[in-house]
Amino acid sequence: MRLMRLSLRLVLAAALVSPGAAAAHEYRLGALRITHPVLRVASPVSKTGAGYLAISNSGRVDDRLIAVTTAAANRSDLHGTIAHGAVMQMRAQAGGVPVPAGGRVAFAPGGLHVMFIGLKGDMPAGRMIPVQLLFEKAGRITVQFKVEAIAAAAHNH
Ligand SMILES: [Cu+2]
Repeated sequence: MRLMRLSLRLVLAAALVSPGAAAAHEYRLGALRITHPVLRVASPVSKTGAGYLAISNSGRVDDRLIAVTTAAANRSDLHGTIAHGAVMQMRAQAGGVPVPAGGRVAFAPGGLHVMFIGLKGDMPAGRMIPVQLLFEKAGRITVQFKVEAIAAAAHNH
């Protein structure tokens, strides 16, 4: 009962800070939970976009996201972001993204992201893009990345 009340309070708190929280979607693959994949584009006709999501691992075995593929783009690469002084630069995430046992990895602006290059067709806000995630241990899952509009300036590439 106490736990239920607590989680309800968390849901309400999340709804207050983020109007999009009610639309959050998530997936399970074994011990992995994949939360709220979004594809942010500067405009509906953008040819590139950045994908964000969170992955948590409630299991006892380390896992690793090793590939992301989609028919909706020519390429989809795992990128990290590193700072060179005041300049942020993205680079390919060699070897994939570790998802340690008991851990949680958040892809977020200014950090890890999926770089979608050569988007095919218009990307209006709300469109759902099927994307396959391949994990070293847990295997493969298809998730839907929800398209969101951003101001072009917010994406520092
Ligand atoms: Cu990038």
